[in-house]
Amino acid sequence: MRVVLISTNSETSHVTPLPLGLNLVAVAAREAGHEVRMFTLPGSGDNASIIRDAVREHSPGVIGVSARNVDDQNRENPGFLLEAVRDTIALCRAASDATIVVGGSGFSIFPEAALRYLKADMGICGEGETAFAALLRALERRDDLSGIPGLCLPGATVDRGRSARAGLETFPLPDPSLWSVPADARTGVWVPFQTRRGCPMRCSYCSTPALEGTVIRKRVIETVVEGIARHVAAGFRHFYFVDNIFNLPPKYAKDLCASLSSAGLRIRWHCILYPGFVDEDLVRKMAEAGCIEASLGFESGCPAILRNLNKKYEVEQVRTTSKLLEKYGIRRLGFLLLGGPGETRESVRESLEFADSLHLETLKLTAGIRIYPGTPLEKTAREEGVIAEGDDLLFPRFYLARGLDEWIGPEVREWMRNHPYCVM
Ligand code: B12
Ligand code: SF4
Repeated sequence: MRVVLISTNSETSHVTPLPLGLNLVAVAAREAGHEVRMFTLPGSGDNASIIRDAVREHSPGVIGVSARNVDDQNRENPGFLLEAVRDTIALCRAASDATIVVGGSGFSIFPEAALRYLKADMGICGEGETAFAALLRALERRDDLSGIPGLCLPGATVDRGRSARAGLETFPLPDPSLWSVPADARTGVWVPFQTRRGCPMRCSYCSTPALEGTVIRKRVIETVVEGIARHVAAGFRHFYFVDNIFNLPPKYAKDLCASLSSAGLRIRWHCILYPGFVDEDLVRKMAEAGCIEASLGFESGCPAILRNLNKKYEVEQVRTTSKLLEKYGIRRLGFLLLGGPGETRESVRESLEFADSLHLETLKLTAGIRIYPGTPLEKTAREEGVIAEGDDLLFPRFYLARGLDEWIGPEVREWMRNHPYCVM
């Protein structure tokens, strides 16, 4: 089967991430014997002619489109990012008779509602490697599609229990040659790399357990090092470990760092840390292995709010982790998520003062929490009447504790004026 895979993400908040998920789906489809062409649509430009050219050159039987972001999680001025995906799908439809399949995190959180909105022929909810290859085989043979894990068809309810969540041991590695990054720009790009999937922490607002499950699945460390080494050979030097929690399980994290160090790859990398489960041995090993920056999503500096968000660390652990990172020269990008259940003016101020006392290199502030289906936050929001009956939450809805609405935006902006290391 001839397949064209298209990444539509042109969102530039933080970075414009390379489409790792699509790369993995492309490699899995290729290994299953299909002819695959993958490309990323530029944010601006004549997408219609890019798609027409790709269709003319490749005559695909299937076009796969990835949807990474639903929205930008900005309560005051929400950007709805699925619109660009819907436009891309319409352009594909106009240019080709191929079956159009959508996938990616921005699809999988709300598969039925997203499929209705996007008007693709079908979607894969959850991980794409196994499911997309199985779908291509079934389409090629005109088999019954009902056994495809996570398949979402118009008008039907997806059986999420059947989304593929296999062990990662046998999954393909991303192929560096699929990144459309010119050779002379490669050292400046942060390549996303994933070593683990799943998160057991169950924070009250988070959609990740629905996407990846609550059991951590790990790649074999030697395979990770091989994958990084292939990228280094292709000219890449900077990596962004996109694992939800780099430091879990702690032994895996330490062993991974030790293996990266002894491979002598001379890379630089960023990772995401959960503020608990960090000790000096880990931070030293991270620094030795090339970690230069870590995201520290501590979200609040108020113990009661941390409990409400179901965080399993204390504020003093955040301080200890932050000091360790500073000691080993690892830049800290802190995150505060303000406005959740129980938040008051006092707790907001407590959090801001706490965050300031850490002397972070950068602090990202978010006021108002995006509500995702199936989360404890959704339940609270429904009980409090924040969400209208029948709202499927595809269009962004935010939780903001009562009484903060008028106050929190101006307060946070004022605070930022005097604290230039903060971003929103
Ligand atoms: C790491 C990460 C980041 C990093 C990215 C770093 C980098 N260089 O890549 C940073 C911190 C920069 C970031 C920023 C943002 N992020 Co982010 N991020 C993540 C995270 C934790 C992992 C993403 C990842 O790489 N996963 C690994 C790959 C392999 O998985 P995948 O892309 O999902 O692909 C698999 C499947 O989806 C599927 N698939 C993918 N494409 C396709 C296509 C087809 C055709 C098929 C069949 C299948 C398929 O198969 C793949 C392999 O199994 C996810 C949460 C999560 N656990 O998914 C959030 C997540 C993707 N981010 C999200 C958001 C919202 C954002 C921001 C908008 C936040 C903000 N307000 O700034 C920005 C936008 C950035 C941008 N410009 O696009 C949301 C997106 C959904 C949504 N709510 O809209 C997520 C899901 C978090 C969440 N729970 O809400 N993010
Ligand atoms: S630790 Fe991160 S990924 Fe895991 S549930 Fe909490 S917010 Fe989600």
